[in-house]
Amino acid sequence: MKNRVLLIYPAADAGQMDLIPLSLLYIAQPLLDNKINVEIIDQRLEKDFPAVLESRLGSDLICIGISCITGPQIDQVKAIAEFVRPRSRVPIVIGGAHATILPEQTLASDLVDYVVIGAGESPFLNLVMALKDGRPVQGFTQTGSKEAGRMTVNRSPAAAVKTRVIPYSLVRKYGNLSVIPIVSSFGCPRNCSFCAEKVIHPRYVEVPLDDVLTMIKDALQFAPSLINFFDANFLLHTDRTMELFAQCRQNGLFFDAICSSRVDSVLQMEDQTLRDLQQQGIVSIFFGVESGSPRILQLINKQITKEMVIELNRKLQDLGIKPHYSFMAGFPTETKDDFAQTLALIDRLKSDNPRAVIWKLNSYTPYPGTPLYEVALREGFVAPATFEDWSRVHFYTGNYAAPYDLRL
Ligand code: B12
Repeated sequence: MKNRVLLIYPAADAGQMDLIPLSLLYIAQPLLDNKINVEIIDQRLEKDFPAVLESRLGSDLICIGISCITGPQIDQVKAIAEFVRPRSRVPIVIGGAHATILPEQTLASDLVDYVVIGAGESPFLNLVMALKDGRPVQGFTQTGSKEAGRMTVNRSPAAAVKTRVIPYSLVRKYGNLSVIPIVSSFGCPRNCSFCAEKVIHPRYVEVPLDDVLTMIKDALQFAPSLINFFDANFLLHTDRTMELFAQCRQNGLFFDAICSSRVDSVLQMEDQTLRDLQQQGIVSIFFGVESGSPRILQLINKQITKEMVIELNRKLQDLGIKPHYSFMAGFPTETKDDFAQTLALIDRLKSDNPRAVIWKLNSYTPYPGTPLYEVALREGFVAPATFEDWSRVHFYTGNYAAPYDLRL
């Protein structure tokens, strides 16, 4: 009897990361709740991945689900599918950011049988149950299928099934869970024109605080050194964040944490609030600054100025909170002078606050569905015509082939 699902997190040139594949744990729990056996293979952590994969192909498999974001992970998806196809007729399902952004094109690949769009908990459960029972899938919400040779993609939302329990046992075999990610909100209400967040999580949704508390409680069983809040802007509503921490205190939950936020959100916070956050264990905050050029900041609708970044940096220096800043280069129409202003801002931030961490400079990546993608197309970006070809469109700066002429 078919009663098992294999979930794979493909490797990419980002290297070994100690972050567990939270996306797969989220989609696994509703399956476990429905008595489906689930296994996760994290390709980044397997020394002999083909042997492990081969050993897990069996007649009890309902499907293989693979998570994939735009870029080099697609090469791995291709390799995995090409490995599986001659050995098994098991359907291959792709979910995650890339399938959400380009479901039709992803589904058109011979390597892909189904795509799941957006949050996968509910649509993947529906898909798996139908495949298990041998029922047709065509027209299922948030799902793309090509049964009987006909391709159907239905983007309308499936009835929500939310994950409240994270099945850590599926990834425990990989050793200590030293950094545990928690999501307290999905999406972002802002409209930065380059960012794919709006396409992937169209609505900003806060997870009920009770659920976040339960997740934190569960995570702390493993004594992680850090909780990493994966929210796009964990400090968007300070009252909510402070309430969460107050409840953690009341429940005796103490931990160090890192999070992402925005320059404007944190700049407007009272010093005392930031001190309180620090006392709660927030050791560093990650900010996407993206550029030091006022023209580019306007183009990407970042709604911050470089003066704000300089002020924030000093404020965090005074308070002893470590900021992490991320920048990009290669925006459409970006000139040498724009880029020089980014480098000058980086120098300024480091000289004002030597503890500030500057992340590697990422190359701008045009994502379909974002406003800046249209500008990139006008400026000469040639969009890949197939799922497989999107593997070359990525952020990485090492051996990076710019997707279009950067005009530097
Ligand atoms: C954590 C994170 C990482 C971690 C990955 C850790 C890990 N082990 O997964 C690290 C730091 C390594 C990372 C690296 C990068 N990341 Co990143 N990352 C994120 C972040 C902040 C959270 C992802 C997450 O876990 N969310 C929580 C889970 C529960 O949600 P989810 O991932 O969306 O998963 C849901 C659905 O997508 C779907 N789903 C996902 N997979 C699957 C699989 C199946 C089979 C199904 C059915 C459904 C499904 O169901 C899930 C549950 O609802 C997102 C932004 C965000 N807020 O989502 C960016 C994001 C995914 N990253 C992004 C990018 C660009 C990168 C980098 C290229 C950045 C860089 N400069 O290096 C690299 C590339 C890494 C790679 N693998 O190739 C983009 C992807 C855009 C795109 N078009 O693909 C995002 C969306 C950020 C953004 N707004 O632009 N990232």
